[in-house]
Amino acid sequence: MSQDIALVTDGNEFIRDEAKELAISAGYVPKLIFQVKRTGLGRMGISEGKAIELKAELAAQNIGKVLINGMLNAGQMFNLTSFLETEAIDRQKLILEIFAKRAITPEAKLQVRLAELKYQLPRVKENVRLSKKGEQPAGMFGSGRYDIDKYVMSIKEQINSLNKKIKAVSDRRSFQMKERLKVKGFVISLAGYTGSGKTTIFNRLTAETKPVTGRPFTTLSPTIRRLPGKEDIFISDTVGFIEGIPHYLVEAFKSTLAEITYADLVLLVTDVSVDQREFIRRYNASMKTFTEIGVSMDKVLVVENKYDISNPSLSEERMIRDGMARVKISAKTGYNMNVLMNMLEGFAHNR
Ligand SMILES: Nc1nc2c(ncn2[C@@H]2O[C@H](COP(=O)(O)OP(=O)(O)O)[C@@H](O)[C@H]2O)c(=O)[nH]1
Ligand SMILES: [Mg+2]
Repeated sequence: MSQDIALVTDGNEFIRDEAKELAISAGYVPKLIFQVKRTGLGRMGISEGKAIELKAELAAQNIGKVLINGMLNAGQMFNLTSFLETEAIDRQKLILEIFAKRAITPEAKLQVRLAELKYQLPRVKENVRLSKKGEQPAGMFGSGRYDIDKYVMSIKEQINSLNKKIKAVSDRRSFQMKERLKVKGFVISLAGYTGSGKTTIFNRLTAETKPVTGRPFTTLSPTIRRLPGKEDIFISDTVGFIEGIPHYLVEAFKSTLAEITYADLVLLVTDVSVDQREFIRRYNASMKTFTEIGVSMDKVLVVENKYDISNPSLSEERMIRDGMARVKISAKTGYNMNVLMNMLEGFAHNR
């Protein structure tokens, strides 16, 4: 099911790790991490020298797909894939794939489709421009300019019609997530930044348990499981917050994340290995997002994860005195996981 990819990334360790987590969320296995100085420049979006090196690595390791952790324009994408003779996607396409995998509600699915079209439109237009200048064959559109213009028109029409449909579904949001998921019981959702440790916590809490079976369920969401020994408590790993998400993707993100509004308890997983300023910035951004999608604060439990590598600059007074319930854990070492588990059971029984 998972496909090997080569992850081409610029920047530091943090950027690289985040890209790795994102690739994994989308179902890829980053088999090769290929570091470059910059992405997005030149005719291929990476330097000629690097492209040659990459092509050799792809062949040597038998990797059939490339992920560029940056943004390439249509021309660069065309030049790069032609040169590598390998399919390539950029970061925004990757994010779209993650949302498409996670979108459950009709509204989220429409929002993701809309974002996909908005991603496509400027790229198609750029292809038109380049082919008119004769810089690039219009191959993908077949017989020429008339077809291309029709294609652009059709994307615009689809965008209009999706906008209308989205308005209609969000006007009647009577939709019940639990019904859709066929879950009867207490549902806990994990939310937080990519890399904060959601999946590690999910795996630890559900160790030994298999994904919940039953066809409609499994196909809808592979990331929801029963807690071991607890017939009626479910936990779900949700789409993570992503840094620097382009404006046109925000609605798709929010409506995909909105599945947590149907949860009985939301665990906000925070990473205490970052410094004070970064911690507070992410914390406030998370709370803002919760407010925007309609998660009420009384069902949020703040999980301070990575306590084993807690940043010394992060003082105890970081605790913004907002009265939120909190627990310190390390999903890696297992520290306080039993305390967390007891808290979850407590919440479930006092619901
Ligand atoms: N040191 C330490 N690392 C952790 C802890 N929890 C998760 N990690 C690491 O943080 C990275 C991201 O974790 P992951 O669960 O994939 O994050 P997600 O993107 O929120 O699902 C992985 O390399 C984990 O091994 C922890 O408590 N301590
Ligand atoms: Mg994860």
